[in-house]
Amino acid sequence: MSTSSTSEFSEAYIALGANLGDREATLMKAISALQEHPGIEVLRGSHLYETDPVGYLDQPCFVNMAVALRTTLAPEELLSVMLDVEQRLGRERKIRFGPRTVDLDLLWVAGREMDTALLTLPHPRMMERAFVLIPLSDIVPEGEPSGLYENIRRALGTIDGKEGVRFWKTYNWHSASALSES
Ligand code: PH2
Ligand code: MG
Ligand code: MG
Repeated sequence: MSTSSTSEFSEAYIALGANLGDREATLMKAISALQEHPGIEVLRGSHLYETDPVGYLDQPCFVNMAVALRTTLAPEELLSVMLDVEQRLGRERKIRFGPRTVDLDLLWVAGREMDTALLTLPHPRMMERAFVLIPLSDIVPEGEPSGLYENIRRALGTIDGKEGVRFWKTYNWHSASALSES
């Protein structure tokens, strides 16, 4: 997606998680697949964290991360692209909160609050989950106008489970277009 385009775009944050197979490789494929979509540009990626399972405990540790993107897609269209990426990477839906090859959750879209059968924004549980907030705090800028950064800091001060989120690997996203803009 070119910045000289006149089409409207919005910024969005996505949480990614994987706990089956080659977790890192699958997360990288998911980010590439998002970037390859003509209506999506991945702007920033968090580091990778290894995290104890939450909710359904009898499953392997996850690798979790988050990405910031901008998109010309409406939130429902972005969600459907995300579900398509999950499916192409071999996601099967068996146990709620259970093991998954890859999970992409739409957390937040700038200026959008909604609650439909398909999608709730912001994600209703994002502020309760350390495996979401710790990676997210890598990539949300301090001056984000809606106060998202401060809300994340505040939530991180009170929630449990932070010790279950361990820094695993550094990650630096360089999108092709971000490079060509500089
Ligand atoms: N996702 C879940 C349920 N539990 N636990 C961790 N650590 N990381 C996840 O991404 C995760 C989870 C449901 O999507
Ligand atoms: Mg999830
Ligand atoms: Mg999901």
